[in-house]
Amino acid sequence: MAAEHFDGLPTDADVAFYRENGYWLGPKILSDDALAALLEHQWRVIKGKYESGRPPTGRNIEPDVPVDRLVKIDNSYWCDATIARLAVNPIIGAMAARLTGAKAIRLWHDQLLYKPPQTGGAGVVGWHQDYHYWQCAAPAEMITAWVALTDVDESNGCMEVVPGSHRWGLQPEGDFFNQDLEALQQRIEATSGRALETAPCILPAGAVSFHHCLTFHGSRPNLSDRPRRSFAIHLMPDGTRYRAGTPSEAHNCVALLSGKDGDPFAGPYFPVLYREGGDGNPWEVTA
Ligand SMILES: O=C(O)CCC(=O)C(=O)O
Repeated sequence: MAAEHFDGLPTDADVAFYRENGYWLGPKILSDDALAALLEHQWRVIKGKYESGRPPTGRNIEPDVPVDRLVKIDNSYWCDATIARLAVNPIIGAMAARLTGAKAIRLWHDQLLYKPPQTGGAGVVGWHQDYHYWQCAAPAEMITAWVALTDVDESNGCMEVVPGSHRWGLQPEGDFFNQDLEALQQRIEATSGRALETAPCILPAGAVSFHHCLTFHGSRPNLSDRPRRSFAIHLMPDGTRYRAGTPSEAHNCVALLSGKDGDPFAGPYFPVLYREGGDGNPWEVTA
């Protein structure tokens, strides 16, 4: 099936909602079989079983220690073909193209996220704007597809977004790793002069939400007995370029490009998920 023919692509009203609010809750895109495989392969990577023989670019927890906090693994798709198929899923690409208005969408990088049950503060994601970490790329029109592998709601610490905050510009405060959500909120409100009012991204397993790279978001603890499992697929319009000398010079994608100021983030490390009128990418559409 060509991605254009998937019947859950965002409608004009959905695109208008995304442009106004900086996020959109999409439909289920994964079959139960695809979900089961992703759950299994996600766990393998968490436990350090890299079927490709290639490690991810970064992980915050070693494979052989108890999973007692939020697990965050960058470029997990390097390790595993099942995860790679999700990371370059053309339906996700077609959805992102519609939302952003881009003619083609490339992968920036992925992030495996696993929030264990009953993790309290160790399972929190501090309020932040992704572009805070991505200033090495321009324009700031990048978008994240957040794919739920389990049902997610407030009880297991679903992601929360601040509607409309993508129109505030890049703010000085925000920190993915800060676990004191209240103190962080106060600082963001003081420097932005705006109230940080969040909306929960409640999704069934297999569904996907999207958020703009300037939308404030984060998540509270998982207080349930169920893990919260997901992949964030960070995407960019084709033509997104390297901006040298920014505070995010150390981002791992800069080293992958090895380019000079103004070079496009393109080539095999930044695969195309979707191109308007194109043949798509080589991966079969599984939804
Ligand atoms: O999963 C979360 O709670 C936050 C994820 C996130 O920061 C992102 O997808 O950009």
